Amino acid sequence: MAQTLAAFLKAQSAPESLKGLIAGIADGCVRISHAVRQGATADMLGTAGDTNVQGEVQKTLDLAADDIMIDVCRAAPGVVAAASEEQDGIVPVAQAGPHEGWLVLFDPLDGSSNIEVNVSIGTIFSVLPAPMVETPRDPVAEDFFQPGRDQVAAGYVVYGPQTLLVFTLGDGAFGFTLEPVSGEWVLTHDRIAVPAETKEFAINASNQRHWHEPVQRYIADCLAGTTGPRGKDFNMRWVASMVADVNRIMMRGGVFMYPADRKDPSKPGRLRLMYEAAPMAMVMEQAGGAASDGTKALLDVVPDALHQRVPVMLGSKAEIETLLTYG
Ligand code: AFP
Repeated sequence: MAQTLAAFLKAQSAPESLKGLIAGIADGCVRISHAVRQGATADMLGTAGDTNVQGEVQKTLDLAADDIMIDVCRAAPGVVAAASEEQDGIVPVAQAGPHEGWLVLFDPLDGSSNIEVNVSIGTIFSVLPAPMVETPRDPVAEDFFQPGRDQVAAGYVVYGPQTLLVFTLGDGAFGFTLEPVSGEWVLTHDRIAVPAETKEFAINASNQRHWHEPVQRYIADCLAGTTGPRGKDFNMRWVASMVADVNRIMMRGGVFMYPADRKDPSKPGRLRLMYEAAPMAMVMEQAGGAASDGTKALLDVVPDALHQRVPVMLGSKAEIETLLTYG
């Protein structure tokens, strides 16, 4: 009998309130999965008409998923505040005080541009410790400005051919598949290990003319295959859903890159640090992979804004090390 998520969490030594939060997030993602799979049979497609703080048009499903995740945070034990790609500021839930508490960050629906074309999308979440303060006070955005190394949990759910939850509590990365009949999350990927070597890279090649020189050379050498310095042929994938691309790498290795480029020098990359890059970096490192912003480990980047962007290079450890030698 495969282990359920409930049984797995019961066996973990993490704080009970944190385990309850993870269980709540998993339940919330079942609700999001049901909304995603309704597609055009319900009024779940299309746009909601507003734009978020990123300047992106919000899809109906973006807002439905955001509402669900905020409900989860309000109901889960120990949550002090939440932050979302879809919310300009933090969402206070309780006061910080002289007790353990959690700050939850999420991209409720990553890959929104894939919704209407039925390509895998996902939810990404990160959990940071809330400040322990003698005198209870309301949470503030600055409480969230902790490096990814301080996360106590991180993970994602990919709504693909299977609905798969992958997360870590800091002692390995584990995958649970949603069993469609029982509705149970079942352990299907025990202590995931990302192969150190790979022949597969993921990057949006349409940005090639904007890349800085080291990325140009790295990709050119991959494309040269057996005729170039790498001495092996590479394959390329780009789903345009970070969750789907990262999950592929968790399952079979590879490199995912959304580097800084000259397209918009004001943006140091497209992806957001706190609720995309940092949680994925924690999961990747826990599975033996690596994650860098091009100069340092992504988990060591100290944020100073909720929605700040960061260059992302993550995946198979040996390949990331090779990539970083290009400068
Ligand atoms: P959307 O949520 O707007 O579709 O963006 C998805 C994403 O943040 C990330 O999931 C993808 O890896 C990346 O953007 C895709 O970016 P491009 O559209 O430039 O390929």
